[in-house]
Amino acid sequence: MFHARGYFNELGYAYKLGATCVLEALWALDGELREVADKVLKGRRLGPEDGIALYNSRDLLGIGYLAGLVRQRRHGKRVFFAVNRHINHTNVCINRCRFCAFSRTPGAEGAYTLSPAEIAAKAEEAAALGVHEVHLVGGLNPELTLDYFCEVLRRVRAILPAATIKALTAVEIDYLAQRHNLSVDAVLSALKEAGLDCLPGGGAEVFAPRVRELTCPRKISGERWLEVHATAHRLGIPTNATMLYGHVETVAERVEHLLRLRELQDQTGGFLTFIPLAFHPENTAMAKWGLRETTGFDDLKTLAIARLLLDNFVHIKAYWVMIGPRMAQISLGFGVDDLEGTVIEERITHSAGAHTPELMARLELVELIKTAGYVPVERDALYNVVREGF
Ligand code: V47
Ligand code: SF4
Repeated sequence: MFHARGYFNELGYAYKLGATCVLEALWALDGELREVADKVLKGRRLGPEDGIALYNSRDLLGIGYLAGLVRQRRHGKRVFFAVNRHINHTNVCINRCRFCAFSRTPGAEGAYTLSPAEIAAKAEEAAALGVHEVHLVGGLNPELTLDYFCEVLRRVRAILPAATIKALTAVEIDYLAQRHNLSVDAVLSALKEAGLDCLPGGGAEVFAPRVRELTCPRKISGERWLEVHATAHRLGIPTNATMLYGHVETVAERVEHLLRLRELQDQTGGFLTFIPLAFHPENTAMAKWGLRETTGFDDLKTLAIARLLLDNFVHIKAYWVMIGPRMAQISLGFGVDDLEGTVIEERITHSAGAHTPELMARLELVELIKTAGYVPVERDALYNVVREGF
């Protein structure tokens, strides 16, 4: 049942907003969302049926309003961003996922692999720009060994001693473990020793085996992805999480994916942020299935629902490279508190037809945040504050 009066005792934020405003917003909610609103305002955990109700609702503003309340409770007006640099060390990949336009088979035209010296040169450029986060990911290239990655990490660490290094997805970690007949624990420990700070969230896609079979049949299972992240958390290596949405997955599969992440977060507390990734079909094997780019409606709803379902995630990040800087700015009012950074060079989404820029200057990000009425906070990959007050 929906009892508006009780909220004003339970939710300090309601007072700040002014009672009339909260009441008006809640009465305007889609009828089916009132029970969800009741739970959100009382700080109660949402279940799978709530996630499905949220996805099935067209009340985008109502959902955004609730996600905004939760965001406000946690972060007030602060919005986190990083001055970062993406480096994609190789596009050679034996997995060849059907949604990926970036990868090439070994020896194919356009295949590339950067040497540790070439990566070091990119790190030097990043140092000149004041980068505090390096994001290094690539394909599963049979020629690249654990030694290669340790050397790369050591060189980047030496060039950027104050930066944090977010490198290698769970898929790449699993591949290295198999290639060297080592445990995931041993691979992660060696990489940590060489300078790894945290893992990015890529490779999660959608955990449901049905979706993986259709879209990335050679990729590790969702269970294995969760296992690698659990091991990283146990070793004191925090990680990010993602969900690639807008292709063949159902609403129930999206909700299940989010709840699996929430379950692991309950156990380890090792996830830093969640980033929904909007599918870009161009140049992919899935383009001929008639799939289109995601809509702004779905992008905002997915970010807001993530904020509501993932009640134990501190940060929800909008990836402007995939949804565009304008939509990323609007998402700040829909539960998002974290924006992907300056990026500088991006190959994965741009290979799949993204029309967004490849980089954004620190000043542009700051302006984007400030003009929406929020307070920019520059962070590193571990969410240490680098600078506040722009
Ligand atoms: O794992 C591949 C996805 C991921 C396409 O952790 C595609 O901070 C859309 O994980 N359309 C890589 N997505 C990107 C990623 C990421 C990005 C930014 C920040 C962080 C973080 C992580 O991109 C892949 C895959 O899930 N992807 N192809 C495509 N056509
Ligand atoms: Fe390889 Fe990653 Fe592309 Fe899949 S998404 S083909 S694992 S690079």
